[in-house]
Amino acid sequence: GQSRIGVTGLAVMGANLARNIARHGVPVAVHNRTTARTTEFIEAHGQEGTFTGAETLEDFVAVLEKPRRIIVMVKAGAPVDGVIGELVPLLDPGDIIIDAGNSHFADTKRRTEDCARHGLRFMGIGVSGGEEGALLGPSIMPGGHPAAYAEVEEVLASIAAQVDGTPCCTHVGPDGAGHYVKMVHNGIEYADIQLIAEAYDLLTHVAGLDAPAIGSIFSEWNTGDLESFLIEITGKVLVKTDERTGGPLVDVIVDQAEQKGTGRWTAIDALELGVPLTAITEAVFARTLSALRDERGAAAATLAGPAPGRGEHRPDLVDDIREALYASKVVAYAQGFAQMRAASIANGWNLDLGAMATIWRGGCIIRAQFLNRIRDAYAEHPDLDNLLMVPYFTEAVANAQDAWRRVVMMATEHGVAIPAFSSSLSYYDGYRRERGPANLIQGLRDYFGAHTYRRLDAEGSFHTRWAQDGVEVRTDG
Ligand code: NBP
Repeated sequence: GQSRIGVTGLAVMGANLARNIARHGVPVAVHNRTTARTTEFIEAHGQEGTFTGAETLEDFVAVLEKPRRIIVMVKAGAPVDGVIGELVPLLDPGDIIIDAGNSHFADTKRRTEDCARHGLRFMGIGVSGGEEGALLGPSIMPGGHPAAYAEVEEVLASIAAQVDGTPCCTHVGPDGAGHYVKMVHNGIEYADIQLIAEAYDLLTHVAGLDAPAIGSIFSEWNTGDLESFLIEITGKVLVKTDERTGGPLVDVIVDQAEQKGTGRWTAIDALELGVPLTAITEAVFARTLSALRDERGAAAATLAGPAPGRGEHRPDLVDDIREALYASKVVAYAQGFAQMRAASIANGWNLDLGAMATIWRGGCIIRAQFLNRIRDAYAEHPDLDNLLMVPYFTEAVANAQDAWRRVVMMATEHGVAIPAFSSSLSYYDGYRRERGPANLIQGLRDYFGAHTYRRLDAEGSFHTRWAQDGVEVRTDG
């Protein structure tokens, strides 16, 4: 074998990863189920590096150095199992299969165990940055056995984005850990995007600004605390003129958001783990509500409430909205990191959360200056429960909260839906309450289901015979 690594699956992501690897001087074998794609790839990019195109999987594995390192970049789900099933009989013990697609972490865990039964080493790696990232430098979140990672570390670190000389690639943890972290990354991306959309809605319908004006505001915001890839491209999308109408392109795009599932998986796992992940989950629900376009059309004509119009011109609101966006973003990240911490404990992954913030600084969709602050927070407090408790974030939210509350009130008065802004504020207010109203929930549960409650002033579990003699009894011995 003469190729150091192989890539099977030459759609946009696989092709760009293969090109990225080859450009770093590594000989790459390439393969695709449909041979025409391999032929086209070699024709278009063959001269960019040392490629060996293989028509069959047999030929593909034959040209690989041992232990073989095979990146599988096919559609997530059944195709991944299909490709693994075809590879297993062709490989030797110690060979490494690397699934670099957006697989669910539970599938990765199962595949790791299945491959181990055949003496094969399986890795699940998260790759973020879209097409361009895959080609020019993605953020890479590798999960799997450390010994397997050691065999691919050099290649992965070299093709990853680099920030201040540090590659955006680090071993995340065993089995499904890499795909888990990639999933939460995508969930945070959903929240970030939803918060941006809510800010845009308020700037349009309450502050009375048009798309190009809002685009300029986002570009200005990109020079401060909010500096990030998503804020930057928001500025670009909003100022784009439509060739057909001559107006802003964004004004003629249908308001129905699609999704591929990683946000939903993040929210589902939050429910399983018992982590209050409100911002990401609201972002998923906001997309599903946006999809109900026909129902919304009917409801708009039927249901009462202020109709968000083009507000009067209120540039004084712009700063408040920026502060509300920033505070909500802090909450969204605090929740996402709290979820990774809970998953790390539940799965025994021993995740280094500061390292996750570090590898998200470049290459990926949520790349931002802000992540340096999160890295610093975990460097000082590795066992931090919640990012809000670090002085930097405590103060940032303290400074923003008056504006944040004004924005939530204003949106409510104007009938503008802001699920992520308002649920983040509710989370903040709930989290900082020493005593909330769940005492009543427990009272009700005990009334209708004898579910018992604990008392502030005595040890043990108690039940009151609410509807009988009203007497309280201790239920634990
Ligand atoms: P797609 O997800 O569109 O998958 C197309 C590839 O899967 C083609 O190579 C296709 O081969 C192959 N394939 C399928 Br479909 N079924 C197969 C089977 N049963 N056996 C073998 N090969 C099969 O490609 P993509 O957009 O490049 O994404 C690849 C992975 O990367 C996905 O998991 C995706 O979620 C993830 N990802 C994508 C992005 C992005 O920006 N697009 C970003 C980050 C991660 P064929 O040519 O023979 O049909």
